[in-house]
Amino acid sequence: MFKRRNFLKKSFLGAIALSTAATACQSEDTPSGEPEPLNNSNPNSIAGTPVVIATWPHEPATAEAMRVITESGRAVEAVESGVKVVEADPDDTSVGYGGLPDRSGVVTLDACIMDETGNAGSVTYLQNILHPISVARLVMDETPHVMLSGAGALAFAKSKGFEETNLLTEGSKAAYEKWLADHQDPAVDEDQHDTIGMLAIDRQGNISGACTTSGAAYKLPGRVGDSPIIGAGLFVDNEVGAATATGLGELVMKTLGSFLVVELMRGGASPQAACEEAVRRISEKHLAGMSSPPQVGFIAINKKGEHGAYSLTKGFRYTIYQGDANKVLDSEFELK
Ligand code: SD4
Repeated sequence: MFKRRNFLKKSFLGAIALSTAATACQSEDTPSGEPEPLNNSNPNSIAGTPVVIATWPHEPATAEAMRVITESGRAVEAVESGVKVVEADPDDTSVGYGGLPDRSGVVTLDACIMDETGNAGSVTYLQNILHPISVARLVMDETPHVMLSGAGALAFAKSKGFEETNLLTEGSKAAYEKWLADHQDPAVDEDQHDTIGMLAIDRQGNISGACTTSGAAYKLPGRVGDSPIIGAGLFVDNEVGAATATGLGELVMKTLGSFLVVELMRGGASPQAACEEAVRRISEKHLAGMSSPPQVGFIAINKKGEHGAYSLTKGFRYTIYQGDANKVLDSEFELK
């Protein structure tokens, strides 16, 4: 069994209501009853903008986003351009081209984007489109809606000039066929994770984010995860900060994880403390009955460019481009 840590008593509504959350949080068994502030920091976190941060080792994607920002692009343009690098990468098995299919062998895509004005666009269960993030951007910019799904999303994409393309590579097809042969009783593969969620602050200090994935490998046909759900896989509030998630989306959806992280930061928590609290919420409430804990990871930035990262289990890594350095870091994790 995995170890459970003390769960902070403060309710989510409390986090919204109290602007003094940093001092209002109490550990359940702090012997003295002294407040335990939600302000622990990430040792690698420094203030400073512009900044780009992404889930998993994705240095070419953060480099592309920083290139856009350096050329005076908006953060929303930077994150779109950055995550497109991974959508086109055949070697990334959780995103776009080369993404592992559902259990009927079909690659289905989820993506969303959110800009500094609070506008958002999303596509779910989209098939045969190389850059779902760009379709999500057009849903945001050119429709009165937030989310388009399946056949409707595909028709919208085609009406905007996107061409259909086969996203299954030789490699992802072979992996699927091997998985089929090996599994009498198919289950979602919870160990395959390299979905990209990206957050950026541009030279104007504006924040945007994007998240794009082919979802859980070998999922049931029709399954949609957290990544395209505003508030679950991604949330941006330009006055506060932003957060994005990776890992088993069902757990992120049940806790509206990215929204939770941003609301905790609004209440005074550091990005690191907010990510830790969101992970603990999952750890305490949603792991019952699981023989081994799956992975869930969050990254977050605040308005100053400070960042946080935290995951349920060992192995979560993230990429941050700040100043002259574009580097991959190991995240701290909950279940030791
Ligand atoms: C999902 N959160 O669809 C995504 C999967 C993921 O790296 O992050 N994979 O549940």
